[in-house]
Amino acid sequence: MKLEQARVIVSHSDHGVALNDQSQPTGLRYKRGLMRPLPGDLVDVDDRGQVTTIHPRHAVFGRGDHKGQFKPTAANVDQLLIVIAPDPAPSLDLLTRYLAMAELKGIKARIVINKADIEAPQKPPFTQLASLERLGYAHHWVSRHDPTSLPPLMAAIRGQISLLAGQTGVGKSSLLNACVPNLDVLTNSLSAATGKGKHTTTTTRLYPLPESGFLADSPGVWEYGLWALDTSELAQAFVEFRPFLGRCRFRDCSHNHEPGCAVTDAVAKGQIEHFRLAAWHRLLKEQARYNRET
Ligand SMILES: Nc1nc2c(ncn2[C@@H]2O[C@H](COP(=O)(O)OP(=O)(O)O)[C@@H](O)[C@H]2O)c(=O)[nH]1
Ligand SMILES: [Mg+2]
Ligand SMILES: [Zn+2]
Repeated sequence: MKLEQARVIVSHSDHGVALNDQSQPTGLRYKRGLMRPLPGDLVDVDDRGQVTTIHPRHAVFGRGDHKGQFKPTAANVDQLLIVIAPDPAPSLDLLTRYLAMAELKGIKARIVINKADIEAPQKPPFTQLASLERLGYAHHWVSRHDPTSLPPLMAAIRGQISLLAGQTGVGKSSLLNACVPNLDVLTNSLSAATGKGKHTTTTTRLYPLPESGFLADSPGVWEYGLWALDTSELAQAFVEFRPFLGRCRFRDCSHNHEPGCAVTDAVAKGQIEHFRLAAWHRLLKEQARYNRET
């Protein structure tokens, strides 16, 4: 039987759609018992559209459910595009959670400040962008009213699987439209292939970029939650803490008021910024919510 390799772009419980090497959409069916592929998965498909193999994943994007369990939503995501805007006002915690998720799952993160045509207030997170850049989180100012703002972002996402994340209203759908040519045509053909209405925004979909790579829109989120993590696991999410971890006097140090804490020492010496320690404490506090229920 002839097998073909294809990239899953949308996936439901027992069927989905993938693009083959020639970028042709193929309908997929999942054999019972075989793990359901995620958007972003590379799969082998037989000539009847049955998925026979899911190739190993290098990264998985997902979120915590209300019980604090990790729920995967997309595979092989290379980078997260965290979209913020002057309006609606950004949530610092949401930004911190997305950055943490990216670190924990080995996904690169970029910050996209949309609606650059509106003046951003001189307050966090806008005043922290340079600090975040030093930590490895590059940022891009974009606006649909400034066509020259898009090409640098397009260059940064070419050839990769990128996922748009951010609050409702920041302009994720507008960005997707600007980056993906013929988005409407594509959306219609996908709906025809899956038999779902075109306004289903509850599942993550991958859209092919003009040259190579994919851009995914995630369903609108009001809240994005992490999942249950040990204190030491969560600390790994703060990339600049890593050199100091394991050097505190207490093994289960929460990097708060404990004596001999290497992390708070580093903050005092200016090696770690205060706002990141504050972010750490807020995320750690949130974890109590999960620990109570498990
Ligand atoms: N001023 C301005 N408004 C924008 C820009 N991009 C999107 N918007 C507006 O922001 C609102 C939300 O956009 P949408 O793409 O639906 O956001 P989403 O909820 O993140 O998908 C809409 O009213 C858009 O017209 C921009 O670059 N500048
Ligand atoms: Mg949207
Ligand atoms: Zn400590």
